[in-house]
Amino acid sequence: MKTITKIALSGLFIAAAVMPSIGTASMQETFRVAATDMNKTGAGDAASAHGVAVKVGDLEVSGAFTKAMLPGQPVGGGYFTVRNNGAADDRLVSASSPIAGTVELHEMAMQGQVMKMRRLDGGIAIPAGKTVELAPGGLHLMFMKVTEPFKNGGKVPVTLTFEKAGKVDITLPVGAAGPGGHQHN
Ligand SMILES: [Cu+2]
Repeated sequence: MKTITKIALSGLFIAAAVMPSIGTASMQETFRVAATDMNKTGAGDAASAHGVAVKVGDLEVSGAFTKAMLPGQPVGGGYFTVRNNGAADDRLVSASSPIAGTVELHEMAMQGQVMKMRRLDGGIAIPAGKTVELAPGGLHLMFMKVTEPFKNGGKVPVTLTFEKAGKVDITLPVGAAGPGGHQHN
């Protein structure tokens, strides 16, 4: 999982597909990854800009961040880590932000040199005793209909809703744009 994330982090996503109309039931986007960039290391020092840990019920949300949006980039990705310290499984069911019309839960995975992304309508499982990481190239929040592009040094407020733990507000510090960011055009 960690290795896949690192590899995908370094991938330069070239928007190869026009984003299908937002709201289609099984949205599938296809992205070509520049193979030449695959072996460079990604933004490993982004941790310094990460937000503080927030607790809600048995869950602990930490390491939240997003990236500045490039000119013309219509959507942004959101990332954080959830630790479930409880004995019961939980699930991230939805997310919202006052500065985005829609926030979806997404998953990316490499298929050869093609990055496939899909919306997770069933949410993201947070199993008991486990840590789930939303990171570039893998699970992520996707901010759509953003009112103003995310700028480096800014903050993006997000409300996460978990099935059992309920709602929690977190803040995603905005880091520099770079490889691994969402360039879904
Ligand atoms: Cu996405």
